[in-house]
Amino acid sequence: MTVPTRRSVLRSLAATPAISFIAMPHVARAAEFDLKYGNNLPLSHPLNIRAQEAAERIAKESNGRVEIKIFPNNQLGGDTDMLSQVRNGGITFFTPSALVIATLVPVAAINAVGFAFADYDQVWKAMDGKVGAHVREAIAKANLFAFEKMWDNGFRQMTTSGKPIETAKDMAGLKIRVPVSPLSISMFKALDAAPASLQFSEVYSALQTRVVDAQENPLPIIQVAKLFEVQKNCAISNHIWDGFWFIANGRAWRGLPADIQKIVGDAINDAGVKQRGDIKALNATVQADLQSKGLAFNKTDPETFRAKLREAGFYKEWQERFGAEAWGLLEGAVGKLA
Ligand code: X2X
Repeated sequence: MTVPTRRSVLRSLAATPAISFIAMPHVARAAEFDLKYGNNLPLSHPLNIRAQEAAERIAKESNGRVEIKIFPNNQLGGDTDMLSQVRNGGITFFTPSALVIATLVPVAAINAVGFAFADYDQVWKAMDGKVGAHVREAIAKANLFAFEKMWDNGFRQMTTSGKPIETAKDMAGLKIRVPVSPLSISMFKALDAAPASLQFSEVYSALQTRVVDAQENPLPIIQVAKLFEVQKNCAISNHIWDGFWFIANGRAWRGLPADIQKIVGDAINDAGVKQRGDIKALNATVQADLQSKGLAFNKTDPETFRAKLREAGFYKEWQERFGAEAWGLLEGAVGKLA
């Protein structure tokens, strides 16, 4: 018997009509549930790494019945586009920041109240507890499903292309980009800055062309989006803790059988908790990495910013806008704010 050589195998394959491959039993069959997930972050961010792991786990545990195709880095459009796509069922999943989903579910911005959280212990006590449950109920009323565990974006810091931000006085007239978020606009106007709402996909070029002179984001975002290339200074302000809600189109979610919902829910929640750990680990090294890339850092005194926000009535305004119940849950987790 002659042993087939690579050449002879390729020759025989070339002669084989394509149709036979489709009939061959080992060709993977189409998934029963073909789901799409869009997000606004580069592939290298821990959110995409953990989401990919979750998709692989779900495919395996569902014996191929569920396939989740991931569209990272604004491939499907900006946050506003993906929010409308998940609402109309064009995509199944999306991970909007709380700031962004708040354009549809206002109370979702409650975790972004300026300087509310002192540390991650307070963040997770609130978001894995009553504050998070309250927000998830509000998201459900918008016919969306929010998974239990929020994913971490991080404590937001302020960067500038000009002089560093040392105190609240340095905010006067500062052209700063913020996400498409009413609370962000309100907060930076209360600090006397000149905030401009832009989709994340537009931030790098807006900084590069000096349409804006500043932006604010957690350090891991500044790193993966290479914003250090177009910014000079970073003020450690921790002015907002921001997280991503992993959400699903409500009708699509309810249309999944219970066993599939369990597989998907467990995998996504577990991935979210692991992603929090990734951000925590990253936070231990990211500042040194950004400094090595030329970004200069300075500390700030949060009290100067808090005092300015109080004086401008920011806390009182948002206490009224969120309502007594939500505000009470937040203060129950972090103490008196207004
Ligand atoms: O747009 C931003 O600044 C980002 C990436 O942090 C959010 O998704 C809110």
